Amino acid sequence: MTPDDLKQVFERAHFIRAFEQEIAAAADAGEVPGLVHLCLGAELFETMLCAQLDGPRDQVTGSHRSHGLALAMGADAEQVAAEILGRAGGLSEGLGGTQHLLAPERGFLTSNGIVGGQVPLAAGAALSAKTLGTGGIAVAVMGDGASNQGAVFETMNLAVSLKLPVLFVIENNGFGQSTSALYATGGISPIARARAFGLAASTVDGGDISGLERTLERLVAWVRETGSPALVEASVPRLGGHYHGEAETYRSANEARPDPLDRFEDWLIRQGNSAEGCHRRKVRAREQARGAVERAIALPEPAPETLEVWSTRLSPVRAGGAA
Ligand SMILES: Cc1ncc(C[n+]2csc(CCOP(=O)(O)OP(=O)(O)O)c2C)c(N)n1
Ligand SMILES: [Mg+2]
Repeated sequence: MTPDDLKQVFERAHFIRAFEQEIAAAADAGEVPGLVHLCLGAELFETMLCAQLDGPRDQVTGSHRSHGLALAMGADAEQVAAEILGRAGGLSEGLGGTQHLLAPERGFLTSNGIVGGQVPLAAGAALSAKTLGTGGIAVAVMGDGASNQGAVFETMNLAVSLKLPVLFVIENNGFGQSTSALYATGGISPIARARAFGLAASTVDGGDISGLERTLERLVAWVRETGSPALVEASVPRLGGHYHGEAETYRSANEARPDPLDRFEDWLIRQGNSAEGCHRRKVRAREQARGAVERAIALPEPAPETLEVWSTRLSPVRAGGAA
C-alpha cells in the first residue's frame, strides 16, 4: 500500500469508529430497536482486510458485530444506519436490523445473528465463484466464540476437501459475550486447529499496521491464486461491552485495552506524518459519520406493505404465484 493508501485507511477506520459512536448515541436516545453489538477495536483490522478485497466478485460474510465490515466493503453509510435503526431506505428497507446487513452488490453478502452461521454461507459463495470461474474469493469473518461451533469445523473440512477459495477470519477478542476464551476454548490455538484440517494459517496483531498489511495481502493473494482455503486469526480488543450499554461486570477496570487506532496514529506520526493532518482526517470522518446517522434518523419507519414487497423480491417463485 502507498503512504496515501494508508492515510485513507486511517480515515476510513476512524469513520467506522465515529459511525459506531453515533449509533451508540442513537441507541441511548431510543432510536434503535433491540441491542447493538459495536465493532469498537476492530475497525483497523476490518478496514485493512477489506482493502485487500475486490467486491462484488469477492464476497464477505460476518457475524452479529458487522456494521464496520459492511462499511469497509463500501456499503452506503446512510443505508447501513437506516437498516440498524429500522428505517425505510435501509439496506433491507429496515426489516433486517443490525444483525442482518446485506450489500452483495458491494461484496458484503450478509451478516448473521446465528453465531457461526455466516461461515457455511461463505463456503457457498466460494463454491459459486469457483464454479462460475469469476476469480473471486469468499471471506467468513467470525469471533473466537464462533470458532468453536460445529458448523465452522464442518465448513473447514469441506473447504479443504472441495478446494474452495475461502478465507476464514477469526477476530479474537478473548470473549464470547461474558465468557472468557480461556474458559470456553480447549487449549489448542485456532492456528493449530486450522492446520490440522489442512488449511494454511497465520496469526496477526490487529493493531500492527505493518503486520496487517503483510499478512492480509499475502493470504488473500494466496487464496485467490491457488483457489485453496486459508485462515487468519487476528487479535483485536473489544473496547466496549458485548452489546452497547452492557455493564461488563466480568472485566477488570484495570485491564489494558490498547486502542489499535491510537497505535496506528503513533505509527503514522513516526513515519513523518503530522499530528494536525491526522486530526483533520478524524474530524472529517466524524462529521461524515454524524451526517449519515442523522439523515437515517430522519427517515420514516417502513410501511407495512414493505414486508410483502420485500418477501416477493427475495422469493421470485412466490411472486409468480407458484407453490
Ligand atoms: C448459535 C448461537 N448461540 C448463541 C448465541 C448468543 N450469542 C450471541 S453473540 C455470542 C458470543 C459470540 O462470541 P464471539 O464469536 O467471540 O463474537 P464477539 O461477540 O466476541 O465478536 C453468543 C453466544 C447466538 N446468537 N447464536
Ligand atoms: Mg469474541
